[in-house]
Amino acid sequence: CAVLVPVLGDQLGPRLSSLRGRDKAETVVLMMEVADETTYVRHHKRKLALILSAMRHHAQALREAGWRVDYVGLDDPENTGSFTGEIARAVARHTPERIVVTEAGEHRVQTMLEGWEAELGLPVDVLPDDRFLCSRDDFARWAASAPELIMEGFYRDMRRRTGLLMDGDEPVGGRWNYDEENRKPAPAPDLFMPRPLAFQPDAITQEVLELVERRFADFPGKLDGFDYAVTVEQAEAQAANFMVHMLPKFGDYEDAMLVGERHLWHSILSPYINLGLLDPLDLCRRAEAEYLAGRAPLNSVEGYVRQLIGWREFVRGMYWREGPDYVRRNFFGHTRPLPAFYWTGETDMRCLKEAIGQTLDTAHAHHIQRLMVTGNYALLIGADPLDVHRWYLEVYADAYEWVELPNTLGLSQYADGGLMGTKPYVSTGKYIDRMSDYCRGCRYDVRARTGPDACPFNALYWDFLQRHGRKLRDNPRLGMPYRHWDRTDPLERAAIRAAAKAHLDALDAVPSYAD
Ligand code: FAD
Ligand code: DLZ
Ligand code: SF4
Repeated sequence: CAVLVPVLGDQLGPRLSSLRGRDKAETVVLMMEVADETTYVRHHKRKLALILSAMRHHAQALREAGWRVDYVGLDDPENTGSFTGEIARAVARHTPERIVVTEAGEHRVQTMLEGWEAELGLPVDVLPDDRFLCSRDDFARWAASAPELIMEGFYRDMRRRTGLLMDGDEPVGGRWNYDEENRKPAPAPDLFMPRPLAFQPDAITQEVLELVERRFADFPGKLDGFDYAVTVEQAEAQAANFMVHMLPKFGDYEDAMLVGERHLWHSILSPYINLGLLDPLDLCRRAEAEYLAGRAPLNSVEGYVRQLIGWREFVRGMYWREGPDYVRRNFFGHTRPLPAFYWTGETDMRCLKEAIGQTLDTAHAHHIQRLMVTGNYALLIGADPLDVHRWYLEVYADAYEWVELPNTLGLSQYADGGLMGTKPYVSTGKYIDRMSDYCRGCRYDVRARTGPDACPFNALYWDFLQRHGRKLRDNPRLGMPYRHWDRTDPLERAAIRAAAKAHLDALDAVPSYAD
């Protein structure tokens, strides 16, 4: 063939720069299931099943559209286990004149594909991934001219660029951001809560489920009840369900958490967007149309659009800007291994049990569970940010380094010293109690700071602020808690710090996952 086009596992879907406008008769599309990618962390079994099944369905869709697809399965006895090894074998099979590939999502793979030209001795064109709205070059230009590298400024520029929710040069409704209206506590659960669609595994998915169970039996998570969408059509159906049933209340309850309610009014579309099955700009336009038709309020639609054209594009821009060393940042010098219960859910802290249990069952948790429950606790106990990063990369179906790392290491663990967020996202149990019904069924008392029944988040929070006083006291957003601590009775302060120490000592006494 004339051109070999490798399509990587998160480059699925109909709009890929490497395939656009290409002559099908002179192209071979190469798709590869490789051990390097399936094992670079111990991915949750559901995440593996989703990616491999979506890849196989995508190969089928490409063939039906008239492409020649060379697909290498994980069980192929000749499989070398790496992208580079498989490209070399495909070059020998198809003798292409050149390779055309869309840039990779993460440094690890991008470095590999930039080496192909020298290694294989034939031209390799690496094209920008224009499934993102802001290219890496555009982000670099924005960052060079922005007064401050903050998401809100970037987001406003993206609104102007896309014209989403704009009234000429002004934001629709007169404000850019309706976040203040999006912090309602969880309502009482009822039978009329919307549900995401569930998709029964077809023959292709069944085969993948068996493969994952056989080859990755000791990886975390469960496969029972696997019901993810694995094709563009199914993902589109899930998106349509969201627009009608969840979007209207998405804003109001964006930060809420409820026992047993895993989805609330969230879209649960991130796994599909990140694989390429859904287009983020198209989703934003559909959400905007719901607002214009009077079916969804502005606080919901603005909140949704901000996550996609603001946060999602911003974290990707920052990931590439900060480079491969970003992963090693550790502002607080934290070294504690992540407790073993992150892989079992066996803890008597109800909030953590719920968030981790749901994660192990479904490979999904929503933003506030990730940020204010599992992330908050990991930061308060001083967990090693690299460990925390690996956990998030393993357990979530939507986790790829470009999006997971800035969210975890930056936003959630503050290990970059404030690049992604202006203050560490830590809280006492009071925040969790306000936003959820977790504390009502917990063996700990969320109001107590000391004593055997005191909620561990309370003492850990105050202890964290004291341990890192030198680094955090001058942060204007933390003035209030430091003033509160300074006014607290010294005996009470000593008791709080002793309670935190007892909790941390107890953690150190049990073997961690790393042991
Ligand atoms: P919704 O609440 O419906 O939000 C709409 C969409 O906005 C999402 O589908 C997602 O595509 C996008 N989005 C929202 N917040 C973010 C964000 N902070 N960064 C990037 N995109 C965002 N998201 C991932 O896609 N992959 C990850 O690996 C990931 N890791 C995270 C780790 C931590 C510690 C935290 C705090 C957040 C992480 N997020 C990650 C962001 C966010 O939690 C998920 O995108 C969201 O929970 C996905 O569920 P949803 O589709 O129902 O989202
Ligand atoms: C995440 C993942 C997994 C688990 N397996 C594969 C695979 O077998 N083949 C493949 O092409 N891609 C896989 N992926 C996604 C890749 O890791 C992804 O394409 C890169 O992260 C892009 O940078
Ligand atoms: Fe979590 Fe504390 Fe509430 Fe228990 S009391 S659920 S540990 S915040």
